Amino acid sequence: MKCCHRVLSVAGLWLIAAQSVLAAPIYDNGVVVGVDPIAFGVADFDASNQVVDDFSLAPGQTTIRSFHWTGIYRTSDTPTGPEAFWIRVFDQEPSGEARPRFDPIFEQVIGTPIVVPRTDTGVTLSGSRIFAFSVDVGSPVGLTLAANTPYWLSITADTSADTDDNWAWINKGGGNSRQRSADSSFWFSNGQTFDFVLDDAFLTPEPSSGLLALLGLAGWLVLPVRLRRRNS
Ligand SMILES: [Ca+2]
Ligand SMILES: [Ca+2]
Repeated sequence: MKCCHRVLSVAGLWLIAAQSVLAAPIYDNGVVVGVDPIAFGVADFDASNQVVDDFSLAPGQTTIRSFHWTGIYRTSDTPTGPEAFWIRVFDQEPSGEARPRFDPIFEQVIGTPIVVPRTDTGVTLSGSRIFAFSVDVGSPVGLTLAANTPYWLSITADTSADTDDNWAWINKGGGNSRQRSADSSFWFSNGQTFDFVLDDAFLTPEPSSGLLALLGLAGWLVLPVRLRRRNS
């Protein structure tokens, strides 16, 4: 029994460590669904519209491992999914108005066969359910950017297969977001703040690193027992 209690406590410690890592956003764009007055911005290749909003990371918190955001399907709210999402990070034009460059410095396309988890938040907007989306990025190492540097995040769906809905990203009024109609088009002012959170933890800990942590803790806990036995 002593042995089993020890194993359970080690597993418990590892779970606590994993949960504390998961709750570590390194950037929050400050939109709270269910609290803030919100609206939406269509971000869908099927509707020829992309939107983008800026962020900056603090020193020591520059590796993004998961993205979290919210959106709706309108106007029928009957998503066929899993649709593909294009997650793109742009750096900023060096001069003039603050806006992203034309081409992203990072792009991750997510969709079939990788399903983006879609969770109903219980809040509706214009008759559509607001869904929360989360996905790992840059596995297994994540996406490392420079600190204190302006970047722009764009999340665009492609609901071409869904003829009565287009996907829209949740936002709140006021801000410096931008929009464009196509990859080759100019980013012009959109003036909103889009809902996203950047986290430095993967949604699920990497199995290898989890196992290593477990073995390390097990060794740390077992060692004193062995020493005690040897000395007795
Ligand atoms: Ca902004
Ligand atoms: Ca569509």
